Amino acid sequence: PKAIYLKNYTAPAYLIDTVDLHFDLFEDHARVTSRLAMICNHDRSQGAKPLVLHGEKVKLISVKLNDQLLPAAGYQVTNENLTVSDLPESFTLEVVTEIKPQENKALEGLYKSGGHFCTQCEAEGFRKITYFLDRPDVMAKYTTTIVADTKYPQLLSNGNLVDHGKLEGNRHWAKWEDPFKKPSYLFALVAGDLSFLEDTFVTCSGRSVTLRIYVEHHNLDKTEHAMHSLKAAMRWDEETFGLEYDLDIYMIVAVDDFNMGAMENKGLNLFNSKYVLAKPETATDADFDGIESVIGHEYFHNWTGNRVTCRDWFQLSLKEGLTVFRDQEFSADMSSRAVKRINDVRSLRTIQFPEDGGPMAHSVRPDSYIEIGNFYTSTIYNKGAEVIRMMHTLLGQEGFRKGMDLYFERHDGQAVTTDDFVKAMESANNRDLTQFRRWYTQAGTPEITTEGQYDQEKQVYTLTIKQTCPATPGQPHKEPFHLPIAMGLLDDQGNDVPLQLEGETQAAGTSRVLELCQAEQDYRFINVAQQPLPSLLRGFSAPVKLHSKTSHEALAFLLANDSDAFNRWEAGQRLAGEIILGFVAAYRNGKEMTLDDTFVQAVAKSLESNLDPALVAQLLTLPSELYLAELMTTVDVEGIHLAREFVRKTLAERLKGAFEKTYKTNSDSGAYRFESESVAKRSLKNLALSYLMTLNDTASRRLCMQQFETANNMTDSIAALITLANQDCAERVPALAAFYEKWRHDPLVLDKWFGLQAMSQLHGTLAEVQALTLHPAFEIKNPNKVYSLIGALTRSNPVRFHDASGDGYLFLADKVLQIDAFNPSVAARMLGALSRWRKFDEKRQILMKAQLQRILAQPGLSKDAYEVVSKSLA
Ligand code: BAL
Ligand code: ZN
Repeated sequence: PKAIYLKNYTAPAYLIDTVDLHFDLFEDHARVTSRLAMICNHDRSQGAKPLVLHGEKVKLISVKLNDQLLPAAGYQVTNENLTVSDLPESFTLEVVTEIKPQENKALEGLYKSGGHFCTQCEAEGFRKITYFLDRPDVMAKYTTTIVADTKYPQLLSNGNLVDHGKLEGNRHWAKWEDPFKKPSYLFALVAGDLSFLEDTFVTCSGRSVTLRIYVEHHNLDKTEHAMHSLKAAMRWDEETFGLEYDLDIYMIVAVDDFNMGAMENKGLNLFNSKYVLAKPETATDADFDGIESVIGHEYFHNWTGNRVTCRDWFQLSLKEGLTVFRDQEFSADMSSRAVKRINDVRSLRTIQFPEDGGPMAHSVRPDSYIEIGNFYTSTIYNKGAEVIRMMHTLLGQEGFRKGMDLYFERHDGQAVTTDDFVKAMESANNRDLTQFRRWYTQAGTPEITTEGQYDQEKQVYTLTIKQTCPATPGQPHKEPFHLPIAMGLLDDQGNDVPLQLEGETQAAGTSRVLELCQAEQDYRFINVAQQPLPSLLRGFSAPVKLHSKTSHEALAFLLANDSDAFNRWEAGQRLAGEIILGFVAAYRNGKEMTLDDTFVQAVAKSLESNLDPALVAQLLTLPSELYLAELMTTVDVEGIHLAREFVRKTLAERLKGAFEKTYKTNSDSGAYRFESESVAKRSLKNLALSYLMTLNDTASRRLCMQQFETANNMTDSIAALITLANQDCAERVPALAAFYEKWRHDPLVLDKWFGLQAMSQLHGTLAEVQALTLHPAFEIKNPNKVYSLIGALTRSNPVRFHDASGDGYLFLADKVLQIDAFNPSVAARMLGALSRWRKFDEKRQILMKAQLQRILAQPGLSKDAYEVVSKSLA
């Protein structure tokens, strides 16, 4: 397979003005007629260039140019293209193709899921429907007619329904017209037998928009939260960015078989049902949150992605980074800003940082790819969002809004680049962001080292900040980044000190943003009456690794006193992390682990504090094994697990009474409500339960079983079951069996059941997962099942996946090869767990590498898997 390079980008030789699509859907095939009104987009003085349309796995039936049938000699067809030459300045091309949606298990293009026809076209799925200029800079107006049997009552596509009718032979049709120009990746079609929840939204200009959420009939009672989230998102975008919805109808369709989370097709979003369906009995608080955030994300794409789209796929973060930033801000406004930020940083550190430090590292705007499907990464999405967040921090809320307004003023209806976005921010704020652009072009996680020096006599505190960035594939040397560092100084009472930099006439505020642009810079704060304690990178103002010499006492002090909630959490994480890693070393050297009192007291203090219980739950959650692994040069898989579990158990033993009290205080026997206060209490209560269950004593197990048996909501029920699944106790197997019996007909709940068994810390987990792949409820062709069982083991259970025997690696490679044969995109995603083999000890390196080589040698390996494996081995 060949790489595609950004530097080779050229404008399309032809453009498409209008697309008229006609779908005839049958049980064993679909016939697609596409009429394209095209115009030449190149200088014809040297002759007309050939028109090269993309098409894969489609059977060509006929081609007409200006309504004249072309003979076979009039065009060339390969596995990837249809080429027509000698074309006039403007013309109509009609292409008829046949496809087999029923056989499509790659879930790209047109396919069937749960008996319904549906589509997924981003990034390059439209070419699996018909021959087309399947690239985002070709934007056209679409009209779509769908003809199908009446057993599919709903026939949906983008835009507005303009006509429909009945036909002979139990068939009917519907015609949709999308008034907005769009690229082919935003095309969507659904034909199915579905129920819908309907509502209306009156926009800020007074237009009434119909909102519909389509689901299978038996799921109609699980759509309210999604509808509520959609309306909240629509209002939020009007209030925050002045962005109003533009069509008369907005539809969401839930689909069980979906590679991604959801898709922002114009006016017709397709969603993985995981991000639509929820009711208290079946969905957890985390699910409710996830739905709110993904519904928001796809809705926000209507402006950031659809109205203004990407010129090419190297610009993917233009829409994804920006839209993730928007959905993060939306969620922060809907609940606790600090807790939202903590969760986002957790995922950045456990998913994006490893990606940035591994063989697949790429910049936010990559320079090349083999398969674009492999670039829907945490770097493009989450680091991309951090890059937008840094601009927001540097320019301020108002400045950022001015930049957004200008971006839409300049580019509405266009396909543009990340650089166009930065230019709009620059022009609107009269700022030079030249150096800042390095965030788009340089991969790798920058490392920041700080040192403070206090001069009592002069009352000056000098903060020295240095930055470096490690080499990444293809980028041996890095230039300094432009970094916003939000910070404050604390006095010995824990109060924020007013900040005055040398050269300033007076102190201004107690928290400010330093702009680090050089490899090393000094910041001199004057009129500092006593030795301060710095609080750096408040709110995690830049996606970097921070190193500063801070004693455990100072970290405990920050944990108790910092006015920045994020940094309180961060201090606690650092403290816990340093202690655990110290124990890892102790374990290796055969020394005893002893938990010192500073930490136990700091935890006790947090438990007793009157902070938001959701924040307390975050403060008491130890850094994950994945994050701790990231902090080590060579990962000590068992050491990390044992040390972390030792700390959890010791805390439970020493603070048993406090955890029991916390459990009781935060228990609520009332009806389930999804609102911040109850969610927060549940999170702290269930965290207390998980600590108590590390004791595996009769009292804790009784408490746990009582919660499991009497819970009136999935959050409490699953929290109890997770802790049971982690303990070798008599209640474990019956509880798992009872849960299965109760929920055997709900696939999304079964995903949780598979997932929690795959994440169990017990020794037999790998064998259990292998057995579960043969369970009647497991379907390897359903991505959600693959992610919840195989993905949970390989990505979220390091101690069991990285079993020294190498059996975990062998298991993953077997599954990847099996899945790659029908769904390369899912197979490639699963492969990430093997790609960082260099982080492990020599024995594991050999075992992991052997499986990667075995995959690479597989005849017919997809280019998706090939790219990940070959780059991992390079
Ligand atoms: N565009 C693919 C799914 C998403 O990011 O919304
Ligand atoms: Zn997106």
